[in-house]
Amino acid sequence: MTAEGLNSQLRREIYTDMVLIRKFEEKLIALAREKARVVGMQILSYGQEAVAVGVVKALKPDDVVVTNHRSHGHLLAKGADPKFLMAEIMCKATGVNKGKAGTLHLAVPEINAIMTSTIVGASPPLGVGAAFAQQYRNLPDITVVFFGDGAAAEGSVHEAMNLAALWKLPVLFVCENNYWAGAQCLPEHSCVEEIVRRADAYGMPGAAMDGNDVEAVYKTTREMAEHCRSGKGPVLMEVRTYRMRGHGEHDPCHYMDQVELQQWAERCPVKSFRHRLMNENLLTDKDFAAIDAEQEAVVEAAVTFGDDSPFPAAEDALMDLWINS
Ligand SMILES: Cc1ncc(C[n+]2csc(CCOP(=O)(O)OP(=O)(O)O)c2C)c(N)n1
Ligand SMILES: [Mg+2]
Repeated sequence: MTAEGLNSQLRREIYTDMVLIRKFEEKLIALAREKARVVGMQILSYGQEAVAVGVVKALKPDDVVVTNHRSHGHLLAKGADPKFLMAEIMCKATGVNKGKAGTLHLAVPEINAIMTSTIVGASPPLGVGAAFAQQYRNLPDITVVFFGDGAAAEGSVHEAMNLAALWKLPVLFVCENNYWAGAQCLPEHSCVEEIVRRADAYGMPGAAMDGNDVEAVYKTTREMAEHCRSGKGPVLMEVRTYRMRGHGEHDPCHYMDQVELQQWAERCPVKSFRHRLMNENLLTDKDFAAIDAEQEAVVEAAVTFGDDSPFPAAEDALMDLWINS
């Protein structure tokens, strides 16, 4: 498959970004087991790297991303510096939000990743607001909103989609369907398992694809982003994948079927893309080893940076607050 622009250089970059996200989160799995090393829940996108990288790589730098609680992959793919991201996850003063957001409220406005909302179903209305601003200012940019299959059942998501379609706002709604919403699986929280079918009800195009195939995600996103950018209004993409760990690292996930997990592990997006690149002779074993070592060093440097950084000073606690009086 060669979508427009999906050349060897870009494919290598896509693979490298997926490895970075995988290694970054593998490190967080280890840190979460060490008392007080990282603060708060660690909610990971392990196994969902193809969604983050496939979508974000198909965007332009000025496009806005609004994300949810499972945001590390989205932010790294958008270009967040792993050092400052890791420091924030460790709640250090050098973090992207000066240590006041932690893992669940990350925002990196410099790269147009304006918000991580942990309120399930809140990212779509926030994204509609950002897209309204883009339309109002006649900007050529679009807004991409990530939300989960569980979030798709929230009333706020319905309102956001209806308004976006009505006002023809440049929003790409990306439902990252990982089959789980906390401890509930998809058939337990929705009668209609193909979330993309809802697009028709809002009067917008919809597209569903294999979320473990990074090139399929990239290719569809390119097409759909073009639709949004050309003033034709929003699109709903349903990217089908699987949550490979518990809801967060605190979750022993006794409720998950081990056979099903194993089947999805065999469809690991990083491994399958690696096989494809190897079969097409684009990268060799030596290249893969170099990429692994390079990204491991990036993650190690990020952890050292976080470890060496101070916590925010008590006297700064009330700085950077917005007060509506
Ligand atoms: C309004 C609201 N309700 C409930 C929660 C608790 N909660 C956090 S994540 C989550 C599951 C969300 O599932 P999904 O949208 O599929 O995202 P995923 O975790 O699978 O990425 C729930 C119920 C919350 N944060 N906000
Ligand atoms: Mg889910």
